[in-house]
Amino acid sequence: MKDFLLPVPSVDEQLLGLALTDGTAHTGEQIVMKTLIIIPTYNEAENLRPLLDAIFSHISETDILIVDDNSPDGTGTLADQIHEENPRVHVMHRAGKLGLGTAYIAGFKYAIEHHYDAAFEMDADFSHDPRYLPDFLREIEHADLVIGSRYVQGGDTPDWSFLRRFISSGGNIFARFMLGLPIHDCTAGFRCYRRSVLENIDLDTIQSQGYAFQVELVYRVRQHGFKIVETPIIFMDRREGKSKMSRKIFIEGFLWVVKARFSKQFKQLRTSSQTTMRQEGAINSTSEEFPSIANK
Ligand SMILES: Nc1nc2c(ncn2[C@@H]2O[C@H](COP(=O)(O)OP(=O)(O)OP(=O)(O)O)[C@@H](O)[C@H]2O)c(=O)[nH]1
Ligand SMILES: [Mg+2]
Repeated sequence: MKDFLLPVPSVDEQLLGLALTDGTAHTGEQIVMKTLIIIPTYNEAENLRPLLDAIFSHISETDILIVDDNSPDGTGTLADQIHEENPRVHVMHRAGKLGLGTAYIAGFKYAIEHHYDAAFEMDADFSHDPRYLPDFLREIEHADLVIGSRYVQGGDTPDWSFLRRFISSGGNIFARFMLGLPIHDCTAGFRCYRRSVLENIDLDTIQSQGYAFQVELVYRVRQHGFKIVETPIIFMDRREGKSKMSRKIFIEGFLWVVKARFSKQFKQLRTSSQTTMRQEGAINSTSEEFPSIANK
């Protein structure tokens, strides 16, 4: 019905020309969704240029923001050079290694200030394959947050050892059940948020980093009742360079989930969401409240 009302878009517009769900589509006007892909970098000089080329080969009409923490390998200087060649690539320089969480928060604030309709989280190391970007754009048309999930049908981590798979999927099952999140991959870092979500989740009070940062964001998005959808991705190991993940970040994630589960706020949320679910029970099932591809 919506497609019938809209003018026939070009191929790029088909990818990016997503009607916003505020009813404006019915005026017959084509609304193009303005997207920003936020890429935090620390020593990613070898990956940066090939990654940006790959992104633009899949969605040419997007902007990109590189948030570089004064990488010793010159990633920031390279990003500036790329900006000179392509004004769609923006660069934010920070004084030193301030962490992934704060890099994303700075990027989200930039997305809000510059009125992007949707903002992506994406790693620079090719673990997040740009070929999935069109899938995210399709899903965000009817969701507030799209998560690239390794743990739904069609998702996978083929490069990982049994132990790493066990730790990651176990951590996700733990977070899912402790926090009652109907999401299969809460620690995933390949995501697309609508701006309205970013404006509502109080970015200034987020302090966690690493895995905890990703879980906290999903948790907050759910607290506000936004619609979350998972789309399958095959997650590959980084192409070049070194991982910045540490055991400390893993432990921080685990402790954050335990702390959140036993917080006063969690108990209040639990009671109010149970009441809401009971009220909605006549029309919606619980799984439909936060649908994922796996549940479809
Ligand atoms: N700006 C900024 N970027 C960072 C920082 N730490 C990591 N990154 C970037 O965040 C992304 C993810 O970091 P990785 O080291 O690949 O960590 P990971 O993907 O969670 O873990 P692996 O699976 O081991 O690769 C990459 O693009 C990094 O360059 C940081 O302190 N500041
Ligand atoms: Mg990585």
